[in-house]
Amino acid sequence: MKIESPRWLREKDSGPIRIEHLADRILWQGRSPYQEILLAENARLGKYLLLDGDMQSCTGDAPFYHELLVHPGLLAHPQPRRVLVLGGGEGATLKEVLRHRCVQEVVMVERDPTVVKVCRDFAPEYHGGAFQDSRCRLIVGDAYHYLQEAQGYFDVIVGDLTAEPHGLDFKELYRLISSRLGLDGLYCAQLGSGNLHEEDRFLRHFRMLRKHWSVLCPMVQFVPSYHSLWCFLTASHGPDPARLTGPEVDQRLIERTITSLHAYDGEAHRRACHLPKHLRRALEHVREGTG
Ligand code: SPD
Repeated sequence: MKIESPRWLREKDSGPIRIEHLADRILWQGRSPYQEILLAENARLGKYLLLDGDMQSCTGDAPFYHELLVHPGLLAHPQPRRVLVLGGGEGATLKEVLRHRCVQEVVMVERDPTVVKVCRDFAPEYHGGAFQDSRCRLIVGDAYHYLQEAQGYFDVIVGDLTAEPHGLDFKELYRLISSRLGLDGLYCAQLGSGNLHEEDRFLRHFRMLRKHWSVLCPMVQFVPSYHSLWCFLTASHGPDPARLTGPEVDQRLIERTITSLHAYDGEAHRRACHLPKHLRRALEHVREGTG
């Protein structure tokens, strides 16, 4: 199909608000066995990826999403060596994990090799060469299957998954993830919109997660390309990013020689841990068993 440029790309499921992204150029468009893939570019936003009409990430503001998804959990762990990334085909999550030099092995499990190939070939800004790092092992396959068969334990598991992909049974997924985490292990996830009246998905996942983990640390960050306040979370049986002060976060970043982040630092960490009132109240209800 010939694509006229520039053009507006409309997101499929943006609720009562219409979200459109201006594309100066379409870099790649096609269908994989799993989904409709569209990689576009805009002079101001950078390159961005839509899967089945849902914005995944944009190189212009990727740090707002990927840095908060990864670093609070990895910094809260005393020494993460073995990390598993579920999803994250763009490679940006992988890139953030690999910034921690103490990490010796990262396994990334992504079901759709076409997404990886398209981003690898046409949007290297996402991964910055991360797929070439000798610590990285990319497995094309299904997260459940991998978790069922995996050997040993992970220090951190990062779920860079679309929160409600068709057919993904999150109850079972969380059970499997909890069975593959080591003693101080953390699960890090993105859990969808935190906008007022859009928090249902976040709360539903929060309820499922608290069945497996006693320490949950919810965080929020505005992500410009989502036009939304976005929810993140770490889950564990001990390590808790919420207990880290801003200076402690900055100190740990220095100790791990992570000096070139764009969005995340001690102050951003504290801000992310301060939830808006509507989310605090909703979580209180969940904790009291009334919501
Ligand atoms: N990496 C998966 C994140 C998916 C986020 N979609 C956001 C859509 C905002 N309208």
